[in-house]
Amino acid sequence: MAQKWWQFAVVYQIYPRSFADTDGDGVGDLGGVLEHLDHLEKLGVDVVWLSPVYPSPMDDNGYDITDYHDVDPVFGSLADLDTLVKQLHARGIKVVMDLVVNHTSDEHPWFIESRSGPESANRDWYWWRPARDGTVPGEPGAEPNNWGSFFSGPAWEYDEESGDYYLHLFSKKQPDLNWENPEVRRAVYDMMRWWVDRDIDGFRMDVINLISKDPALPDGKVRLGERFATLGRQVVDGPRVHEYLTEMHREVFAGVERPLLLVGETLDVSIDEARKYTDQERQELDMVFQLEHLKIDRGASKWDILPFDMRLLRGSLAAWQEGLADVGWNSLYWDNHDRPRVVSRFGDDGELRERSAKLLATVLHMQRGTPYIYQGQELGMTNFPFTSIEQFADIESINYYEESVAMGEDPEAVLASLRARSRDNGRTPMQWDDSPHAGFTTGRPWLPVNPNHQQVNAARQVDDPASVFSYHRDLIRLRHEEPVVALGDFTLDEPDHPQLFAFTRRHDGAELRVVANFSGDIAEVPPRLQRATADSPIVLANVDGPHDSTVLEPWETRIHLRPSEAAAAR
Ligand code: TEU
Repeated sequence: MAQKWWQFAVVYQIYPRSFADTDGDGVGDLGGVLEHLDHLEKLGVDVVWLSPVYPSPMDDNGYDITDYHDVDPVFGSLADLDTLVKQLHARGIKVVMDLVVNHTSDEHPWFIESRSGPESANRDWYWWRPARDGTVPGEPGAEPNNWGSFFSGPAWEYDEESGDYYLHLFSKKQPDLNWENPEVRRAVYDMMRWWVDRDIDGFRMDVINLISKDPALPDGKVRLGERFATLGRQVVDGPRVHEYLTEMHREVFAGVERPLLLVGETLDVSIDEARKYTDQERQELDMVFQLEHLKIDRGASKWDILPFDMRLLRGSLAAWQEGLADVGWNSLYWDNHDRPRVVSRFGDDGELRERSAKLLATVLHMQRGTPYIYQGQELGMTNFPFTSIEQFADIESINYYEESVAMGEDPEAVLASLRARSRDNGRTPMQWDDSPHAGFTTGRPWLPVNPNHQQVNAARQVDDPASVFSYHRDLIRLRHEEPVVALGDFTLDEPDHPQLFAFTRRHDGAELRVVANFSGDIAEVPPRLQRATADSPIVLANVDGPHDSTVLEPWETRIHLRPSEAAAAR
């Protein structure tokens, strides 16, 4: 594969709503991002991905867009965004916009027009269907098919005026665009070109493998005890998705000389499909977010929590490393605005929080792929100790709670699932310092600040060489300085070990080895691994030396690097 700039890059995701508030309304804004550019520069990231800042009724915090060419006043103005882009560029940081084009808001002019009636010129821009044959429109069970929404309830909303239904895979305020219609595709590509012309460096494409649907919209399988078919394999990687992405590439990116980053969020994607999306020859996407490694501790649904088994996590990640070794490219991530905090989920958010956060970062950043850091992850931020449903704001969490309690589930049990899995865990305000609202706002924060901000905050970490922040900075530096991190191949070591996550990267004579004790108990290092690392210097570790080569402390990790002979001679 030809060398690409993004193999050497680390991306930082900003969820503006929760990053920093400058006008005291309790909601983060672009001014807040501008105020913290030093933080990003110190960390050393190469790219910022900005979650949606477009005008929106905020049913799904901006993933429901009413105008693709502007900024919502809650975040600032288009002029603020231009300033931010300029200032990030001045610091050598690229900017990637969130592109949400599987659906719009129901308040987008396109949908308002489409909804005006069957004769509307835009009717076919969305998925309108009549009630199922032999049913009474509007009655339960009359939906055109049996799909359930990702956010609970049916994936269809009844429109009384016309007597038809429209499809919404997410909230009913997020109607799905009909990509079968070439006018829709043209409108999206025009909009994307407008952003590229505005100096944007790429797109993070929201649920991009949902855009193509089988126009027959066939019924799905309904699980025992459920009312609607669970969407997943049923709706992803549809029949024309590769055709659309090739077309998008040709229409928007062909001929653009600037280096761009195109990353797709691809739900339930298989390795085979991911290879297609990211094969450079095919010119679709640069890389995708797959979700498999975040499903290893769940049962039938994301709310159904299974005990964490490191071996499943390691197996999944290694399979993706191997699957995309010769073709394609991985996005490496733990946290984002849809996930609970990884240190609470797979690490130790108690006594060994810092050490386990560093181990999680090591295992992620040293794999082959492009690492993503979600705001606060560089501080080792944790889940929030939610105690009541009133503390949540996320539509997915609230819908799930209401539906399950209505169906007779124990509210405390539902709350326990939310506490572990709710997206709001990742959305509590960024912890800048130990002041009352963690320096996030002078007003009332839209979501509560984690009480642990007194210990866990940026002010305490940025200048402390032993902090989780500094450790991330060191990992990023390693990627920038040692080509083996970006370009090396990947071999899993000790694949059957119950505690160790160990692997080797090789490139051009250099050898990098990661040894990580992914557990809260002491781990013995197998003699084979001891020998392999014996004469290889440690370049980064999360426990101070001297290091005993035969054992690892709980959550201890080390990175060994034997440079190529050429590099050693220099
Ligand atoms: O998320 C896609 C998605 O399906 C999940 O990650 C989702 O958040 C949910 O947890 C499934 O159980 C993207 C965005 O990242 C998310 O914030 C949006 O809500 C969603 O698409 C709709 O735009």
